[in-house]
Amino acid sequence: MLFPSLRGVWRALALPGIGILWLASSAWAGECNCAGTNERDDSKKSWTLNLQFESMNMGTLLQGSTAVDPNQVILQALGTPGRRSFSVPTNMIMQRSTLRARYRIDEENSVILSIPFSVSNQMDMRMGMNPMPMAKPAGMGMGMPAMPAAGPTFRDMTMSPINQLGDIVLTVQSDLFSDEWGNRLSVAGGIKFPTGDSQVRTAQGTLVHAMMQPGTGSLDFMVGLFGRAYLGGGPDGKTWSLEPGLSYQINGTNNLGYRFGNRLGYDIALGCRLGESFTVTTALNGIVTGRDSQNGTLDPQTGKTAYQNPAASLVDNVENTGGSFLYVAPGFQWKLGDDVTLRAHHRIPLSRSVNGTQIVTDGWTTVNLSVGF
Ligand SMILES: [Cu+2]
Repeated sequence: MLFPSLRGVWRALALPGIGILWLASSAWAGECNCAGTNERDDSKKSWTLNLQFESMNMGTLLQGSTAVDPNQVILQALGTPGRRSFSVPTNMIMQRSTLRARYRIDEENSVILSIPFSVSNQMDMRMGMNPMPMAKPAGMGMGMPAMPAAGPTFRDMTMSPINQLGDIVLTVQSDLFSDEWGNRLSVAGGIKFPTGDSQVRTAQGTLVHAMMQPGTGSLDFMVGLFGRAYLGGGPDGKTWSLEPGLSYQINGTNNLGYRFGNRLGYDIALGCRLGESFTVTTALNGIVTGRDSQNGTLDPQTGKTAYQNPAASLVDNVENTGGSFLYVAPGFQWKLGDDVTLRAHHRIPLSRSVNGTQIVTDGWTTVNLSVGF
């Protein structure tokens, strides 16, 4: 225990609610390209198994922080001379199921293995095409009547969905401080391994968008600080609780030269316990991601810069990555037994701002069941 008398200090820090925030639960590509290092289980048992399901629905296209119509984005892009076609995402669903196993080494330290055994990404896209330049029919002179000027045509399509293992994360978590009332402050450090495929290809042999790949293909590192403070209320002083968290993920470059932007997560959750075992929660979740980069590495199979096709696809362009997002997340926590807890929350965007033009999350649901034994 590093700070045996920290309770007062911790409370003084936590009460004004300025706190740093609780580590975002696991998430993935884009604003979501992160791995969960958060482990809030109370169980004092040696082993905790945790099953989590997340679903993100993305349907809004933002230019900066302004919603734009996909057709408008396409027409704008097709206005550039020489462009044949341009496609933008119109809808995307990203789902992930993760099994986490935590082993408690001792009172203060645990090791967590996080296995996203099913990463499922699907995307609908719209493609706009400029009319083909008319070849001059043979034998006709300049006197030919002008063809009516045809505008671009649009076509909707659905990409083949991806459903695969994602990147496994190994995390070590240590309590800097904890007391008998359950207040605590913990640090975590984790390594994300490139176990997920980062080179899924379409039937035509081109790489699927970086944001849709089940893995990043890189070794990524993360650190986090998070805690819980009981603020009082009720006979045991545990009616109100505050859970702040702060996390940072540093991403490596994969062997096709692509690097996802680093990711900062900051959160704070307020809990109000109703009765013995049910807690209503409201959280603010902030995410700031840096722009992705591509060092110019060519995809050996196509000879083109890996994951990039800025002239024809909105998503395949590092200029359209990175941004900042703030969500409010109503939820609950329900203790079904001594060592069994069900948690759920739904994130609703409060503010979103992106680099370039991007499809963003409109709703993000998380359900989580943990069992200690
Ligand atoms: Cu696509």
